[in-house]
Amino acid sequence: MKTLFISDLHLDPKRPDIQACFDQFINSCLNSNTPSSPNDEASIDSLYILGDLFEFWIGDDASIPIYQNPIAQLKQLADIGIPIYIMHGNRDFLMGSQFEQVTGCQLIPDLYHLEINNNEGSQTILLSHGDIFCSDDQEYMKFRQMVRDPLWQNEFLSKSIEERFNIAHLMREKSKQRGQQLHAQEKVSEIIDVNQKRVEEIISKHGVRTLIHGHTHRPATHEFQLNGQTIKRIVLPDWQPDAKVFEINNV
Ligand code: LP5
Ligand code: MN
Repeated sequence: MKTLFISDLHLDPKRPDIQACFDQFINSCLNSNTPSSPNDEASIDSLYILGDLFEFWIGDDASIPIYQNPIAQLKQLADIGIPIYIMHGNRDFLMGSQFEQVTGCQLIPDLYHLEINNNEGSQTILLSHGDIFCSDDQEYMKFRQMVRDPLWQNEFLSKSIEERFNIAHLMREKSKQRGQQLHAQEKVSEIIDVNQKRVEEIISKHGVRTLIHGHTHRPATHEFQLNGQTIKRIVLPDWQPDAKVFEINNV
């Protein structure tokens, strides 16, 4: 059996190319878990989606109708018995209980402890979207604090769908402009990547040896020493046609 991890798909009705990759992924999951092969090595034990599945999510009422195709596909997987755990990203942190109902997915908190048992024994892995580690990006950190405040969210959700759509669109544009500016100033890796001290602080607090996250779009496996132990930080890729789904074998 294997556990799958994906993130940063940014599914968007205006991007049929990404949807086509998602179609392929869903079909491969459906084929892996046929009733005739319930427990073999290739079959999927569970799927973890570590945030930013959607381009943006402006509340369950407004967004469920926009993303009908991927929602039906997730439900198909859930219905054949693949547990799907999903975490909020910085684009889709307003996914709520209606989303869980229509997809059959279960929302999990950012900084989630996952127990894995395999030939190497049992270990706890820390899962995160990843934006929480980007503490050098102070402008984003302020923005994050504002939009994760339940009062701010309630006020936002009480606006009309059109108004919410316009605000989200404005935020995306501002964010894209800022990304371009930082690229032009060659400050991307300095500001937008994770802060190693912050990573170490959170890993120490959680007492784990492995961290899996997305968000930075810099797929890699980083190894470093911390408190006399080797720590692994696995960064998932954003969704590309050639993106590899990260897998861990478990028993
Ligand atoms: O998303 P990505 O990877 O391109 O960039 C992120 C950071 N940007 C963001 C903003 C999102 O892209 C915008 C989409 C959110 C839609 C959510 C809809 C619901 C909102 C309702 C909230 C209750 O997350 C970017 C980081 C980058 O990752 C790398 O870490 O750098 O951060 C920024 O660009 C910071 C900007 O300064 C954010 C600009 C926001 C503009 C503020 C407008 C306020 C309007 C309020 C109106 C009420
Ligand atoms: Mn993100």
